[in-house]
Amino acid sequence: MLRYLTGGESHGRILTAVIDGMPAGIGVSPSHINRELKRRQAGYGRGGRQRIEEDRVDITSGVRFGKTLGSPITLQIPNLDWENWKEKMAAGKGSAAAVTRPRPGHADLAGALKYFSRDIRDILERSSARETAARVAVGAAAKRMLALFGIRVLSWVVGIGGVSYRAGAGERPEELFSRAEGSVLRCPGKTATSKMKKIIDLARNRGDSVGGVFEVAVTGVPPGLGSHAQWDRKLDGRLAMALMGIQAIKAVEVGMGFEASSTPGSGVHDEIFYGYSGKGCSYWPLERRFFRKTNNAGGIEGGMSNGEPILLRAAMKPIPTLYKPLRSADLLTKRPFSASVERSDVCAVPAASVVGEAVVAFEIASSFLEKFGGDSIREVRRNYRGYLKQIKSF
Ligand code: EPS
Repeated sequence: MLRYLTGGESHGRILTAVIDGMPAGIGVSPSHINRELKRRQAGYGRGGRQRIEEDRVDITSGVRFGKTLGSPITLQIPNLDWENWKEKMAAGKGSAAAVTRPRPGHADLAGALKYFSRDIRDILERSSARETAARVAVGAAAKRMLALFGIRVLSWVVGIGGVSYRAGAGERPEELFSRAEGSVLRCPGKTATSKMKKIIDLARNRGDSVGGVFEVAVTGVPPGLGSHAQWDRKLDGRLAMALMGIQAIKAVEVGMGFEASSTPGSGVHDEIFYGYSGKGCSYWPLERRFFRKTNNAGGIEGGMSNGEPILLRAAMKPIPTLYKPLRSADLLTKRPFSASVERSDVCAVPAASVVGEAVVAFEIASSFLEKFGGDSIREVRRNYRGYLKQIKSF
């Protein structure tokens, strides 16, 4: 079983992730992980904090001479801002004025009530999206494993603050991804990118924030990950949970998603063909196979991957820390106040899209190992080849 946990507060000393169950023999180095961490830090619309942080991982267990050992992998990312927060975030003696003004849209109020804390900092430090740096580090390791099997996880932004980008018919995930990598907003369209930038500028000037939508695609996935046999083994359910677990994500779609509910069945379901798909596929390269000409299912039917690319979409709400005051009530005095903040992002959708890749990569790696798992990558490869042979002879 592949699993991970993260620990760490936004202004604490360090973020930590422990991955357990990664097979031995996978090439993982700090430079692989740092490249992903840098991608997460980019994006037009971030606030002052990203000028302080320069995320770099320290691998403190589970990797030797550049290869995983099969033992728990510990990844640590120091918070450079910690220097300014030592007193306020000390594990031992320290001091800080209590935060008593809950921000609408944040975990502040629900967390304070639940954990019986009269200092909202006890909650906000952990609910902060800073934690996603640790998840990106975990996803980077998962991507290294998936790459050995020709599986890629790619993302791009399709909406910010109401401006949408619609890909042309038949555009491949790889093309959209490579254009997104060259955009400050991870959006494949140039015109949409500049419109989105304007929306962000407008929001910043108004002291407001904007959300958006990103897509994640997984290519090279064999049929048969996940299972129809039990609710918690369904791949779409697991991927949806992984994406919903990212801070500020309010909705997830698979393939055609909500649109499928208002389209007749004949326009939704992807007809099945057999022959040369011409599209190529890691598990059955350019040979005869079952394939689809459309992919409204987003590569998942009955909770199982069907051999087509997995297509997911996630919606992020606007960041709740606003310069423009929203009404709230003080935890101690119970009196109304209008909150204003000192520092915040205006838009973090491009970063969320990189985080989306990471959590999806982890979930795909996890379901891959459930099916083909072994203690070493050699054993996993052997199991995978055996399955491919079986599918080929079907
Ligand atoms: C965040 C608030 C901001 C963001 C932070 C997430 O931090 P600060 O309060 O220090 O200005 O910059 O995101 C990151 C630090 C990051 O690396 O993504 C929040 O409240 O969620």
